[in-house]
Amino acid sequence: SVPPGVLPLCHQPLAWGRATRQPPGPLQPPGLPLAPCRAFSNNKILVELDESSGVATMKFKSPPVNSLSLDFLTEFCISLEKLENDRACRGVIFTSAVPKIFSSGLDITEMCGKSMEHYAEFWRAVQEMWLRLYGSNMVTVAAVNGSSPAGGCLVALSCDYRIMAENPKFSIGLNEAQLGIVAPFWFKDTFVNVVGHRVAERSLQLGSLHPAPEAHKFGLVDELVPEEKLQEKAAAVMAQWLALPDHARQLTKSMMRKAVLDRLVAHREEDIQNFITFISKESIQKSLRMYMEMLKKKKS
Ligand code: CO8
Repeated sequence: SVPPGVLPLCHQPLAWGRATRQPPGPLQPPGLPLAPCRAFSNNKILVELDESSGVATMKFKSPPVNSLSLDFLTEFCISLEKLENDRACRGVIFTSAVPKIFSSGLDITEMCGKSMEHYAEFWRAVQEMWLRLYGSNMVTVAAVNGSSPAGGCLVALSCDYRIMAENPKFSIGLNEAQLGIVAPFWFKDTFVNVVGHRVAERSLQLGSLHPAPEAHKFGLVDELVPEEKLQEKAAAVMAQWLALPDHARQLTKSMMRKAVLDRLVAHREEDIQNFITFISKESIQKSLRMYMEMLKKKKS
């Protein structure tokens, strides 16, 4: 049985497997032990853990746009929990295997024309993803290698550090207002904690999607680097954060984030009810349908 408030793990359990390693090449002198690396993958996420550095990379691989569907969120939570419980893992880098897109945010089809039960299950999964990520004991770095609207931005905002590819075509922000919906209080809290009240207030009301250079200017992302240097930079930043003792860093992180996390935990059921009431309004359903239409038209 699953304790209340925890996502049921309805998918097949993920088993760690030794990643296949290449035999020693010219740069790997014979006789030296190979760096241990373990990997697991389900449908939408690939996780690789380098045991020598204690760093895992979680790659989103759910084309076309890495939308955060119920299945994606469930896999995300299972993978993160698995890493959290693995003593060999101290940090996670989040990135995308889909070109030009980090994540397009919550899967809008999960919020359109579905039952109340479905909305409740979906929203609980969104909450769970944020509670686990924002409250993670591990060092978390987002290597944002593409556009990252709404829920995609929330994933990045919930990490300890954000590095983005410097391509001005990639944008990031909480654009909910553009869809005729309102970012929940814990999206807002996370945003305020990164960029401050004034910037968050303006950006949220306008539903702004900020091109990477602009996002960097006001601290929504910490660093910009050329796309080909992104993974290397993420690894360097991670090494810097992992140079500190875990215990002191974890307690400090918890001190900074606890109040915001506790607020959702205390109002979790109410937040689910609010979401169901809001999302099932005909006017909101109409806005979402029109938005999906607009996405399709833009394509043709
Ligand atoms: N959900 C579901 N499907 C999506 C989503 C999404 N978030 N985003 C894109 N798609 C679909 C498109 O409809 C399209 O489908 P199809 O191929 O069937 O026509 C396909 O993915 C590819 O999309 P594009 O052709 O637009 O791909 P591009 O590479 O040109 O652009 C973008 C990629 C930039 C990601 C673009 O698709 C985009 O802007 N998407 C919308 C992003 C967005 O606004 N997301 C917000 C989601 S809401 C959210 O995350 C928080 C909600 C909080 C709820 C609060 C309620 C109370």
